[in-house]
Amino acid sequence: MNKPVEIAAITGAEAVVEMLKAHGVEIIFGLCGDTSLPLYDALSRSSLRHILTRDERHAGYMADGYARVTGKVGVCEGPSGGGATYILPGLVEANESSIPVLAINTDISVSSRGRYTLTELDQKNLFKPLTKWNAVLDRSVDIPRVFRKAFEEMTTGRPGAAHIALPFDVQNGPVEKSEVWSDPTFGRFPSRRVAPDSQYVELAAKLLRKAKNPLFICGGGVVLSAAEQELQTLAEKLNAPVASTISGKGSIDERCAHSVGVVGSNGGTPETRAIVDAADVIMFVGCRAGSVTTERWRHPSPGGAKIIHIDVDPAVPGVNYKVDVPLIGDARLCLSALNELVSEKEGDLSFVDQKKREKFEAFERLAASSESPIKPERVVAELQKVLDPDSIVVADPGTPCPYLSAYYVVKGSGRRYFSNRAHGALGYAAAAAVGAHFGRPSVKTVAVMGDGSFGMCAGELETFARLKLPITLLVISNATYGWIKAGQKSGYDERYFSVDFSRTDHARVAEAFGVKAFRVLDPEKLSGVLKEATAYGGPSLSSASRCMRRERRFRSGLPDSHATEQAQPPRHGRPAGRQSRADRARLRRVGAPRRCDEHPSLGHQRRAAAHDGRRAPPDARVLHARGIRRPHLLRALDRGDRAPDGREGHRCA
Ligand SMILES: Cc1ncc(C[n+]2csc(CCOP(=O)(O)OP(=O)(O)O)c2C)c(N)n1
Ligand SMILES: [Mg+2]
Repeated sequence: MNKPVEIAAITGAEAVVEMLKAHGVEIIFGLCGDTSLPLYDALSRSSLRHILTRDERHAGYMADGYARVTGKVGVCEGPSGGGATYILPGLVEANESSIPVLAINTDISVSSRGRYTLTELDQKNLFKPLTKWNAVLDRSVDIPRVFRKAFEEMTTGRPGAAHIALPFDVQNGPVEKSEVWSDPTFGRFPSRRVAPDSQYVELAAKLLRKAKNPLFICGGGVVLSAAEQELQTLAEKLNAPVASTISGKGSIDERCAHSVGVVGSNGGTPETRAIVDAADVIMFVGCRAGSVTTERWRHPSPGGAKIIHIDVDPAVPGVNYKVDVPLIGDARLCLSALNELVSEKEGDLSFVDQKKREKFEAFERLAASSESPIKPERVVAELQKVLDPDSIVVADPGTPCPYLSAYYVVKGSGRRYFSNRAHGALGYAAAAAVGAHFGRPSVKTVAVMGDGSFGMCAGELETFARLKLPITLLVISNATYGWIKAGQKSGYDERYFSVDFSRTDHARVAEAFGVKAFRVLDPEKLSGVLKEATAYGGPSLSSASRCMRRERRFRSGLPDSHATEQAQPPRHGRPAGRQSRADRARLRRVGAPRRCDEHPSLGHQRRAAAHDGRRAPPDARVLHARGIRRPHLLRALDRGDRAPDGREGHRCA
């Protein structure tokens, strides 16, 4: 009699756990749900550490922070429906920032599809455009193959995020044990390094040898590829200055003579811009030359310096600048290939040195100020003093990112400072700091946020307290979405509209969650408070208040072009909201009609003209098609003259 064939099978959920372990995963961040019950049961019996979060968005950010500091894939999970839509922001940021994060969302059973099942959602199409790779499983037997593919996709070429939807019945289905295997090298990035074409290396080396004032602008690719040593060697050989983007901070020790610091519109200063403008050959390294780094593609000016562009993604070079030499490959391999061909060369760093001194002299003056409200420069300077070089600082958008990027000096290379620069969503830093802490538990991690960001991450304070995380949170409090308010100040004549919110006592909120809290209003007390907070063994929060005339304090020390990375609001644009009190008073004094009477909308003008039987101005689409912008037209209409491009305006009265 034949013996029955015994198939050593495990459940789909167990296979998922085994596949994660097989790729070197040790920790997973997530939040439970009905569709996740089999997965949670398998996790409970495994050696994987699960960090329960209070929001799937934060689970995504934690996985992202973890991946950034470890070089390993970060993993997060959540349930179907809301769990999938809430995890999405974390995944999108990671993907656009080239950070390998795997999100697993459990899902309704395959057999329940299309039957108005609670939480049913087309996860395939939801995640497809926003991840590097995604899949919805239909059969448990596919689990090992799909997970192998996800890890390979995340860590090869340009790293990115992946998403897998795991239906309830797939978690309970069988998987043959022998199918559970992996290539563990796909658990780290870059898992496969691509070498550049030697012909292009030769051309790049030739250009660098001839350059009088070469400059390297490093993006996140240098740190992702762990190319810091090769970069340093090349910079020293050529005596070339090395600038970075915000994500590229850590490419080089910012104390060294070659380091320029951050350039661009969210951390660059007039001095760093001058260094960019002085270069005759610019080499972008692992950098997309996007709007922030290049101040909307003005610095470097197109057609000015010769451009060498190193990137692992062949689609990147040539998008924003005419590139003289594209070098496609892993940053470390490209730089070491250049090192082979370039020999020691004389170079003059005195201009860089002078500009850096000017930048920091201006900073130090403001940082030394004892004025209240506390100046952001003072916050940066005090934080710099209390943290040791190994610490990790995570900055949220708003005030923290530009000020820290500009003036917080990264001492040493590698990931010690980061921010979410792909989408810049508020409320990233606290959760990303949790991931960073689990990735590098032996160093101090600090998250710096505005009060707008605090509002978007406050629920996660419970996680900090429950896990007793020795992370310091610093909230810069001004009761406003200050960065946007500053845009209204500089671009809309202080017509502030819907940017202020009421003051929150962040310290008391933190205390209610069980987090040790400090409140500091006096600049002289900031240093002591930061020392105490960062030395504390558990979670701590310091709320530094900037309370008076806050709108005047923004962007001091930063040029106007720092205002936003989006187009600056046109100065003559249609008013965005209420007139400022001063404007209103001025208008009252001169007996002017209300603004809306003075500048009726185009629609209003068209309706009024039709009513009065007059010739109506063309509608906005026609004007746009002719290249006439609405504000221009309005002024032309007011004056009855020509539009700025010479086309005739229409009188409306
Ligand atoms: C999720 C999200 N919504 C809106 C924005 C647009 N935004 C950029 S900066 C900013 C204001 C930040 O306010 P806050 O965190 O209080 O920092 P502050 O500028 O006051 O220092 C806003 C609303 C954003 N970046 N993210
Ligand atoms: Mg604020």
